[in-house]
Amino acid sequence: MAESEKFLPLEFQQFDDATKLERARSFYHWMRQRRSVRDFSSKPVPREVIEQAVLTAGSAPSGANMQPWHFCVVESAAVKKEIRLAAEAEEREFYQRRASEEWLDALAPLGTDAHKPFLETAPYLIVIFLKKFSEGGGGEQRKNYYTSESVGIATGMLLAALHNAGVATLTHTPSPMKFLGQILGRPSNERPYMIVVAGLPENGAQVPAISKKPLEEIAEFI
Ligand code: IYR
Repeated sequence: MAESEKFLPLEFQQFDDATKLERARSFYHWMRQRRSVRDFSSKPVPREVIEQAVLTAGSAPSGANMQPWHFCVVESAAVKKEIRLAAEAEEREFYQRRASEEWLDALAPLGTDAHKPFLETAPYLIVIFLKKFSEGGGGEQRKNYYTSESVGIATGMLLAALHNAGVATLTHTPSPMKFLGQILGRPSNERPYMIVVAGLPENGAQVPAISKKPLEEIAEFI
């Protein structure tokens, strides 16, 4: 059998139905406590916690297992500052000119503006890049498949892994994000996908009073 066709026995943990339900409920209750945090403290978080969460993200399924992602974990105060300055310049454009009234209305409950101090205060900015192509062994370009789906799944797993470890997160997408590739020196086959800001909430941090839709509104069983 060719190397590419090698199969192994599946390791799969089985639970009885009561345990399945208990685990499903408790995971939901835990995950629904995750909130996007914008008031970050500068308190440190051990780097190994971030490494483990990135490993979890990297275990995500991906098109043809191409793993079309790269995680740039920014700890350097100087680089965080550079990112903040560039992001705030784009955000000022967004809030003052680019965003439609409709978009600004939709954002109003979140209380966001062009001011992004968390990009400097949080201990980590995890900048996720999407690779439309990967480098083959001989330096040639190899196409990746379903890249936005794959990187979206990995990002969701990263958020869940960080929340599970007691690390607060914010998904942040200054638009356009081209400056991230320049600041971080990433190659042209990678496009910035999202910044996941990670750290601990500031004492007394507040979050918007928003709710999630009930099951009947988001799902149907046919
Ligand atoms: N990127 C801007 C605007 C923004 C857009 C959406 I859609 C959000 O859910 C939140 C913010 C900012 O970060 O302020």
